[in-house]
Amino acid sequence: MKEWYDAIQKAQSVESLEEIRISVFGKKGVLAQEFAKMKTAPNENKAQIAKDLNTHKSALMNEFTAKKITLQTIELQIAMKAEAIDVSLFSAKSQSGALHPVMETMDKIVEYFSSMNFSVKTGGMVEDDFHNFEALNLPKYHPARDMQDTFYFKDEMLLRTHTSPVQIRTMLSTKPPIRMIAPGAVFRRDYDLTHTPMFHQVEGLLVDEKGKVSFANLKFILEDFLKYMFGDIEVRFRPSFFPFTEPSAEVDISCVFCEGNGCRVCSKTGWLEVLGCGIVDPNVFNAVKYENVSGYAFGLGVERFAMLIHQIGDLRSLFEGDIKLLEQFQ
Ligand code: 2U9
Repeated sequence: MKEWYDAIQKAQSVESLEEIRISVFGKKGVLAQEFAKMKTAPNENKAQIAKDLNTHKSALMNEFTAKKITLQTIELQIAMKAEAIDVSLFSAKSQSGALHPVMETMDKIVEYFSSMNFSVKTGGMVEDDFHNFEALNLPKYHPARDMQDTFYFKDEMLLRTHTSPVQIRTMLSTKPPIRMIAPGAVFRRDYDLTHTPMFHQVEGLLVDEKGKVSFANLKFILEDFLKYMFGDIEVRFRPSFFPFTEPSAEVDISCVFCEGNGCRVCSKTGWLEVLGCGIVDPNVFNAVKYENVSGYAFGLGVERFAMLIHQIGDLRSLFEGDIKLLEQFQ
């Protein structure tokens, strides 16, 4: 029997240990053979032989179980070492996408106005004459309706030229007060160095009881917004004209390229125009049947903001999908 204790001790693998188990404990194994020999042994010796064999059987089983655990542990450690992942190894560079700079800028604008409790509303890009023009104090024969400027379908349908129809539809479907922005794509028949036929706007509208909304409110929020977008810049308001606001203003920031000293980008003026705004014209409120209200509105072009923030020289590069340019905004 000693040789079998030695065999168990010397086993090198779980597999060879299993072969030993079969040789010792199997149906035709040594223990079975030893028990079989008992039949021919003298009767008076049988009890002692059986006792000795059973002692060996349980001792061998203990040896076997202990050895199996040892070998399994060793084999597991070897396997784990072999399959371990070296997290410090360099892998092939994987490509990751990124937000287009125009969308990133739009998100930042939306983030600011959301934090100021403005809700975000969107609408369709195909509009009708009433929601895009008429309700915005742009009557028939107004120059902005010119075939030269607008993409028309038949039956007075068109591609919206600004996001303002979203504000008109919001006013038609909800009661004041209103505090909203309308981000989205707009379309104009224009294509040159500084214009593309599709671009993105964010427009804002605030409406409350008559007398509650002032130009000072508008000036405060736009100054705060522009500092959030561009950092430490100067802001100035210039009188202007829009059909849908009265009074109206255009808003400039000190040039982000030359810090106001005058350069090619700001045409040596030190200022860059970034926004239009004003107090909502009463004709607009009449068109949506709002009474005893006052409000302010503003509008901006998102591509222009993205270009100024990222110092991009050519508007058209934002529309080319050029990986070399887009990679820089990861
Ligand atoms: C309603 C009432 C008033 C939105 C406004 C501007 C001034 C403006 C331009 C900025 C650059 C268009 O993208 S751009 O070319 N927009 O200057 N937009 S006030 O006024 C509204 C809108 C809706 C009901």
